Amino acid sequence: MTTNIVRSVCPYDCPDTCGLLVEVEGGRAVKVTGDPDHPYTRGFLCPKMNRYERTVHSPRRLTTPLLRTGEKGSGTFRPATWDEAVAIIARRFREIIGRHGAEAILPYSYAGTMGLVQRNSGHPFFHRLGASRLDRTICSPAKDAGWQAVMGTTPAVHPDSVAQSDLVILWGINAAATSIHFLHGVREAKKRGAVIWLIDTYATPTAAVTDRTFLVRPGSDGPLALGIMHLLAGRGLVDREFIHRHVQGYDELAREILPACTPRWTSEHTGLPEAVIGEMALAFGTARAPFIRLGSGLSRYGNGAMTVRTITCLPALTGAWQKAGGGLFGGTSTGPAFALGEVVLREDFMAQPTRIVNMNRLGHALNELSDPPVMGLYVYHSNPAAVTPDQNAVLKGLSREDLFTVVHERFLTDTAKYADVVLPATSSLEQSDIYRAYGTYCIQRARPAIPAVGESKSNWDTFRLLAEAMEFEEPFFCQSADDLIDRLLAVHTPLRAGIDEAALAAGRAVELAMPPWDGTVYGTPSGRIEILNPALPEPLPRHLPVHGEDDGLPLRLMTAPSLYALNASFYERDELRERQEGMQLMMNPADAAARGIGNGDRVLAANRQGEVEFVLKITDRIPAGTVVAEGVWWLEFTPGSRSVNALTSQRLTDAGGGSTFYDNRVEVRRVG
Ligand SMILES: Nc1nc2c(c(=O)[nH]1)N[C@H]1C(S)=C(S)[C@@H](COP(=O)(O)OP(=O)(O)OC[C@H]3O[C@@H](n4cnc5c(=O)[nH]c(N)nc54)[C@H](O)[C@@H]3O)O[C@H]1N2
Ligand SMILES: Nc1nc2c(c(=O)[nH]1)N[C@H]1C(S)=C(S)[C@@H](COP(=O)(O)OP(=O)(O)OC[C@H]3O[C@@H](n4cnc5c(=O)[nH]c(N)nc54)[C@H](O)[C@@H]3O)O[C@H]1N2
Ligand code: SF4
Ligand SMILES: [Mo]
Repeated sequence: MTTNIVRSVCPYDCPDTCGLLVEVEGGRAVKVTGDPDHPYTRGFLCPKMNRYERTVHSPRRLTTPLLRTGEKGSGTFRPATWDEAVAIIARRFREIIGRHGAEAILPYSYAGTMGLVQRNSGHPFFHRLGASRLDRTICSPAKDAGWQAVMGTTPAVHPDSVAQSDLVILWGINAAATSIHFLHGVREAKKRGAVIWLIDTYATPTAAVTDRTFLVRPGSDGPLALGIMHLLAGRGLVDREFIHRHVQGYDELAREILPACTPRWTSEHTGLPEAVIGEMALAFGTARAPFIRLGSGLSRYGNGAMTVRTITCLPALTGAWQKAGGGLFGGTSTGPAFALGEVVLREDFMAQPTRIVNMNRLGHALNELSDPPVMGLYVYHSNPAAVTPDQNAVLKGLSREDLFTVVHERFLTDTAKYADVVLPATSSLEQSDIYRAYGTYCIQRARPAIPAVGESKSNWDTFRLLAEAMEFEEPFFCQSADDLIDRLLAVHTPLRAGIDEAALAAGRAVELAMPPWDGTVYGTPSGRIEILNPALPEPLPRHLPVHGEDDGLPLRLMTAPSLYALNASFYERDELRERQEGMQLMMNPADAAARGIGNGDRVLAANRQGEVEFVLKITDRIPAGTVVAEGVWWLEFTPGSRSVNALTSQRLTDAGGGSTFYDNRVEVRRVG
C-alpha cells in the first residue's frame, strides 16, 4: 500500500500549535509525528499528540447522528440519518423561537479545535438566528485584563528571546505540561548561564527543569510582587532613568502602596520566609535581563486580574523591557493577523444586540435564567458537563426534561450523554482550517489528510446544513470552509505583510514578522507603562483577597492541568489515562497523617459546591494546606459519580468575567 505524508496542525488549545506530519495509508492516518520544518516546534510533539492517530481512529469515535431513547445522562440512543437529525433540530428551534423567542437558544462552544474557521463556525449562524450570545471567558480573560491594565495593546516579545535572559522566572506555569516548546528557549538560556526559577503552588513536573522552586500560597502572587517591589524601591534597585521616560505612576505606587508591603507582610501572605523574599528581590533587581513567563493559573482567582496586573509592573521598575531577553511574556499577540470579525464572526447578522451569557455560569443559566429561560442548548467542540465550574449545577440543568440539547462531538462525552440529538464531528485531520498560535508567531493552513470518519461532519459543514434547514438566504452560508479560508487570506493585514504566501498555500507553517522591539513604544493611552491607570476603578495595583478565604474550610484545592490530557480531551486513550494512574488527589504527608488517611485510600473531598471521590496520593511535592487534583476526568473513569469541577464554583474573577478554577477550599476524609 502506498503511504502519503500530509502536513497538518495540532488543533488543540495549547500555545505551541505544533506542525504535524501525517502518514496516510488507504484513507487512514497510520502515524502522526512532528514536522521538523516547523520554525518553532521543530518536529517534537508532546506525549498526547505523538499517537494522535489513536484518537482519530479510536473505536469510540461517533460515526452517525444519534437520537435519545433513554433518560438524559444514561447515554441511550438510536442511530439516525443526518436528514432526520437536522429536521428535528430545525423543528425544535422553530418551536422554541415561536414560544420563547430566539434568545431562549444558547450556543456553547470553546476550544476543541483552535482552527479559526471551524472554531468560530457557529457565530454567524447563531447571530442570524438571534440566539443568546456566549461570553467565552472560561480560560484567561483576567490574565488579559491584568496585562492590558498596565501595557494596553503593547505587542508581546518573541518567546525565543528568553534565550538571551540571565534570570528566567516561570511564574504560575507548568511549562513541562502546557508549554513544552517554550522550554527549548529556557534550556538555551540555561546553557548560557541563566538561572531558572519556578513560582508555583506545588512542585509540578516543571520543577525538575528549574534551579529554584518557590512555593507560594494559592492566590498570593500579588503580595509577592508587591513585596519584591517594596524591596527594589527600598534598596535603590529601580531604574530611575527608564521610569522617568517610560512609566506612569511609579511615584504614587511607591508612596501609597509599597510602604505597607514589608517582607513580614509579604511572608504572612505568601508563606515564603522573609529571607527568601529578600533573596528574590535582590536577584531580580540585579539581573541584567530578567524574563517572566507568566502562566494562566494564578489568574483564575477572585483577585486574578489584579495579580497579573501587579506582576506585570515588575519589569517596569528595573527597565527590563529595554534589555534583550528581558520583560514579561504571557502569550503572543497574533489576533490581528486575520480579519476574523469581518470574514467569519459576522456580528452584522444580528438584527439587534442579543443577551450575553457568561459561560462559567452555565449552571446558573440553565437553572435560573428567565426572560426567556434557556430552552435550547447547542454544544459544539466543548464538554461543559466536565470542564465548566459547578458541575452539579450544570448536570442538574442538562437533566431538565424541557431543555432541548444538541451536542456536536467526536466522542460520547459526559455532555453528549445528556443530548437529545448527538451529531458526529470530524477530527482536525478530516477538515480544512487555518491556524494562528498564542505561544508562537506561526500561522499554518491545513487541508483534510483523510476522508471523514463514518458520517462525521465538520462544524462549518454542519452549520451550513442547519442554515439551509432554517431557510437562511444569505449567500454567506453557501461557502465552503476553504472559501472562508481564502477570504481570510484575501484580506491583507499589516501583521501578515511579507510572509511566504507560497509556503503557506503549500501547508507549511510560516512565521509572522514582528516589528523590531526596543522597549520605547507602549500601546497605552499615555504611551507609557501604566502602573497608575486612571481609567480603572482601582487606579493602582494593591492586594485583593481571594474568594476561597470565605469558605471556612482548611485545604486549598488546585485543579491543575495533567501532562497526559488537555482539559477533558484525550480521555479516550487508555494508555494516557494509565499514565495518569487514575483520578488522584495529591496531599502532603502531614495533612494525610492529621486525617488518618493513607496512600491509595479512597477519599472524599467536599465543600459547599459538592463532593468528589478520589484516590489519595501522598507526596511531599504538595505543601501542607494545599491539595491538588490534576486532569478533568470523564465521569465513566472516576472513582465516584463526579469529577473535579463538582468542587469548583461559578464565582468570577475581579475583571474580565473569568473562571476561578483554582480558588477553592475543601475538607477531605476517608470514604465511608
Ligand atoms: N498537558 C496539558 N497541556 C495544556 C492543558 C492541559 O490541560 N494539559 N491545557 C491547555 C489550556 S486550555 C491552557 S489555558 C493552558 C494553560 O497553561 P498555563 O498557562 O500553564 O496555566 P495553567 O495550566 O492553568 O496553570 C499553570 C500552573 O499554575 C499554578 N498555579 C495555580 N494557582 C497559582 C497561584 O496562585 N500562584 C502560582 N504561582 N501558581 C499557581 C498551577 O499549579 C499550575 O502548575 O495550557 C494548555 N495546555
Ligand atoms: N477543573 C478545571 N477545569 C478546567 C480547567 C482547569 O484547569 N481545571 N481548564 C479550563 C480551561 S483553561 C479551558 S480552556 C476549558 C476547556 O474547555 P473545552 O474547550 O470544552 O475543552 P475540552 O475538554 O478539550 O473539550 C473539547 C471537546 O471538543 C471536541 N472536539 C474536538 N475537535 C472538534 C471539532 O472539530 N468539532 C467538534 N464539534 N468537536 C470537536 C473534543 O472531542 C472534546 O470533547 O476547560 C476549563 N476547565
Ligand atoms: S498539544 Fe501542544 S505540544 Fe502537544 S502537539 Fe499539540 S501544540 Fe504541540
Ligand atoms: Mo484554557
